[in-house]
Amino acid sequence: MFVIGERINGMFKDIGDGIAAKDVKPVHAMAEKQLAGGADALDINVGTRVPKEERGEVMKWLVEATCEVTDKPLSIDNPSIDIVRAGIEAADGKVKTIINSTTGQQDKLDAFMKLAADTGSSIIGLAIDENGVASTADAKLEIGMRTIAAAMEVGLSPDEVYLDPIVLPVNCDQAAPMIVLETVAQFKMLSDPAPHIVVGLSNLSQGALERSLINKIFLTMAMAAGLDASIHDPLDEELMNSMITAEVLLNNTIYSNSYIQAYRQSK
Ligand code: THG
Repeated sequence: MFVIGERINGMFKDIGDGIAAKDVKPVHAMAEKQLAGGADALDINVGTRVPKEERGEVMKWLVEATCEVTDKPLSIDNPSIDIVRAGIEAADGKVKTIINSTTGQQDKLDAFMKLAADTGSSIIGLAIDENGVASTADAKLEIGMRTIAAAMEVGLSPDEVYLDPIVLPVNCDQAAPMIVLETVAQFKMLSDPAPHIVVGLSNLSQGALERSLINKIFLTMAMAAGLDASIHDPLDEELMNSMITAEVLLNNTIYSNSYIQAYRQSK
């Protein structure tokens, strides 16, 4: 599993305060803690506290601060192509970048795929289009198909594409998680090589009480369906241990009595 740490996000108090005070210490600390927890990449999200016109500058500052402490890939998380471009430019070729994200409207797909090809970035494509979040497996698949076609159009391999079926809070629509599981399995068959499949896992339990439990159960179910990447909190040790255990049970990593330790040491 490719774990993208979600915690460098202006929505969290420590990072929001760091942004406001232009203090890199909480950003450095959160990058290091997530990597120690087993993150393979870090999501960079300016949050919503900053006014729109300042978000490009803040994205640049967050990316530069993070690059001071890691050479792992960064997922540049914003719906605006200008803000994403500012983040990629700030990375300055020092780290791999993942565009997070494009939606499925044809004009957006074309512009974001060109940016990915021009900058050597990978890209996450959401199952969202002009009609909003696609709510059926068929509608999600149709957007996924067009996303892969747009990637291939600019010479990007499906292997550089992460399809995100969109996970929503289970307390809003209890039927949605099962539809996501169906979609994950079907996304895998869209191309050869297959695209990667990613979710923003924590969305699932927003507003719920048993957050960590809900997240970890769904993560293992989605892994069984073919999920191979997840944006989540790598500081949640039980969640990470569940993920590592699922890797063994799905025969993706070798069992030994100390498999958790072995996995963590390999990171
Ligand atoms: N897909 C993709 N990218 C994404 C998402 C997605 N990026 C953003 C988001 N969804 C994933 N990141 C988070 C980060 C935090 C939370 C959820 C998703 C979260 N935060 C607490 C809350 O809202 O309750 C905030 C707690 C606090 O303020 O301390 O749950 O789906 N491609």
